[in-house]
Amino acid sequence: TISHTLGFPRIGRDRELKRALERYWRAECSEDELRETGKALRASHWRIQAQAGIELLPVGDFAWYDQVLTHTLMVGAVPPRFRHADDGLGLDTLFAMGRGLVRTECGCAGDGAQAQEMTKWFDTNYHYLVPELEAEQRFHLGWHQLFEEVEEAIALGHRVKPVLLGPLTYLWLSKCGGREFDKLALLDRLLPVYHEIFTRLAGLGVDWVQIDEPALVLDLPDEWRQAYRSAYHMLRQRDVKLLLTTYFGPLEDNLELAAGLPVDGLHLDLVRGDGQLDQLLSSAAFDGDKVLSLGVVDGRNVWRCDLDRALEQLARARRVLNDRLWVAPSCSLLHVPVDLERETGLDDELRQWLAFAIQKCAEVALLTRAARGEESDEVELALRESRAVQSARSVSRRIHRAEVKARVEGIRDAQAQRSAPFAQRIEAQRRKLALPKLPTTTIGSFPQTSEVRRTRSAYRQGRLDEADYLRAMRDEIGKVVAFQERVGLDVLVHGEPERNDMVEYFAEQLEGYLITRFGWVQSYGSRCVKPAIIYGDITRPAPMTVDWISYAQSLSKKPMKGMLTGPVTMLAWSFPREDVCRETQAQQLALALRDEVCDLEAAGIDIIQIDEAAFREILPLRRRDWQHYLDWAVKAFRIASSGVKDSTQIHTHMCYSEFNQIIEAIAAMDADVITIETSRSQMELLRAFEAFEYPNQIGPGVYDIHSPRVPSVAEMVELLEKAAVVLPVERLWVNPDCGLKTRGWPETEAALVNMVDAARSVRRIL
Ligand code: THG
Ligand code: ZN
Repeated sequence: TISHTLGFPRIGRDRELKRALERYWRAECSEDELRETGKALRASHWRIQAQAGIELLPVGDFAWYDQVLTHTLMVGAVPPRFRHADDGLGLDTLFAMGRGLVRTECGCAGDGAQAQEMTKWFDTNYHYLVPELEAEQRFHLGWHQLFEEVEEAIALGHRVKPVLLGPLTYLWLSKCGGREFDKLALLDRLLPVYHEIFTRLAGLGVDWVQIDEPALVLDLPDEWRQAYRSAYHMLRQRDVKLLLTTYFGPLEDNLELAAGLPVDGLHLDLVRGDGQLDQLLSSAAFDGDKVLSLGVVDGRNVWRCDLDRALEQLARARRVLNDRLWVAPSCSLLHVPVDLERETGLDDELRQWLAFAIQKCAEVALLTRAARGEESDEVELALRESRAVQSARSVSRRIHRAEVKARVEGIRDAQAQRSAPFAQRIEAQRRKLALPKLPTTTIGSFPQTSEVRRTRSAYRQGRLDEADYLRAMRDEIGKVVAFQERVGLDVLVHGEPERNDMVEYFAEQLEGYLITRFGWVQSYGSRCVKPAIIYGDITRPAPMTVDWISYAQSLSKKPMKGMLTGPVTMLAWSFPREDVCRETQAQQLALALRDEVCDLEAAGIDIIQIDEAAFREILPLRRRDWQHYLDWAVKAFRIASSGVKDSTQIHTHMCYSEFNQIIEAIAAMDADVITIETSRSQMELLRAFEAFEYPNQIGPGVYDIHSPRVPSVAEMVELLEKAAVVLPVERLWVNPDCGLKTRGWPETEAALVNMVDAARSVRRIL
């Protein structure tokens, strides 16, 4: 029985990798300096894990930008636009694929090929770069980072287990450029590269290789299941042992398949799929000398492990497997912050409930010793402490608020329903708002200048007093409102200068939420998020946005849109509780937001936007679970939005445009107006509305805010005309496709002037 991890966060305790990357991209450090930072981080991460008691250490979990991107380079699948005749592949190739930019001496962004598309890694908040393959795709061993890092770790005296993305999951996650073709047809060409990698690793003295196949927890077509059998059969002849890892869910209908693959070990996520342990132990396909690795410590949430519960699972397995049992976190620790010790400001009660990556390694190590039957004082003490924490927590007053539970239980259907149907509401809204046809608006945020950021951080650090802070923010709001009046927008926003992050801002003001100072988790590339932690029943002690929005409204006669983050997105971008279901947490959040919505209305705000940027993101991995999720997610939104009068207009906004499959649920949210990110594929989005008649108003983004390019009036006119073919003009809005906070002022101004022009000229034509 040995302890191992599937991967460790690479960003660094103090986000050292982020800082080094961004310095390098700004041409403020050399490639050698960047490489030194990476090397030091790897060494530190191996040492930390080893010291915590992890016996078999992952190598290959480090990536300069993204582990899927590294894999694309390793198998030689670099798209032609990133290949240059004269020079070989280097770090700059990798960064160009990730960022679409070329590094220039002056540090500014040069021209370059368009970056690879980014999308979410299963149902986590991590984003990977989608491999682009062609029907004629050839593969070859094209990148040697893994071997170098294996040598590096061995030289440091570690026992290592290289980590490799499996061939089927790699193909599953990739897209086929241009023509539709069967990605599986590429498998036979891809497998020889794996053979070559295994041979090289064996040559370095590697014994075990971890091969990640999380696609096995998805609904797989039969051809793919068959391909798993044939691929792993072909990979049979090799000089290393394979540990096939699955995570993020139970294997379910793929369990027998996975159990029977000709590999030397299998890893199961028991946090997400406790039931599959007994199923596997009784499976005849899981034969006599395979190793079973059990993910008993949650790799994607921040709660301290219930050691008794984990130990019970391990004991069940050990009765059948004896020493062929390994102990691990459920998945890579990439998805949790690095070190709880860093959080010196937390109060002691809450701290005891938590474990970040380093603490999780210690939990795995301890469970391994306990599973082996060790009865030392240290093990006994840890078990006793775990029990004490679990039982104290389960009755803590910090968590349980009777009035919140009662309110959730008392939710009646009528509270999740506007008092009149849309057709009637929209008439009341028309009378009240008197907006022109094709009204123009923005999604909510305006450019966050470095001055605004500096002001906020000075206030947080106590270097600026409250009165000065208020004055500075009000100044900024005043500028943003005046700007919108000048440009001629119809529905204004306050611009959100007071907000750092759209979840953290609200989490800070709600009870039941905990904010960390250093709990950063990589989101994509060098970008990180600091998810808030839901630890208890949620309440809203005081209004959160009313003062800011009312101030903004006092500056203009035009309608000011109040901006809130919706319950589903609050939940999706936080670390949730595990002691109550997500549905209940969403309902608690929805009730808190409902109160805010009503307070805004009472303060004279007639348009309120409740953003659900992440609504599509947390759709369950298995189709069978979709409807249940959509039911509670839609209901949570409706609870938040239904406390208002008919004449108050509710907006929502969603990012990412793969809506086709859930368009009916989006209609069921019954927002009066929805604005949608369409940046990359306006036409695809409109197609969804051809197939399904969306009943309410809609603002398909008319330009992509993710690029600094200023769209011309003509192109936006064209898009609006196309949209007007599919959607009735009286239900169309005109807006950018997402918030503007990442943009600069000059391009924002130019783009919005053109957008208002475009709306006006289409109004004239129609
Ligand atoms: N907020 C939260 N979660 C999110 C997003 C968000 N998850 C999904 C999506 N948006 C991820 N997108 C981004 C975009 C930008 C950044 C992070 C995730 C980003 N982060 C800063 C950085 O790393 O430099 C954070 C620094 C800071 O705020 O001080 O730019 O919007 N909760
Ligand atoms: Zn968006």
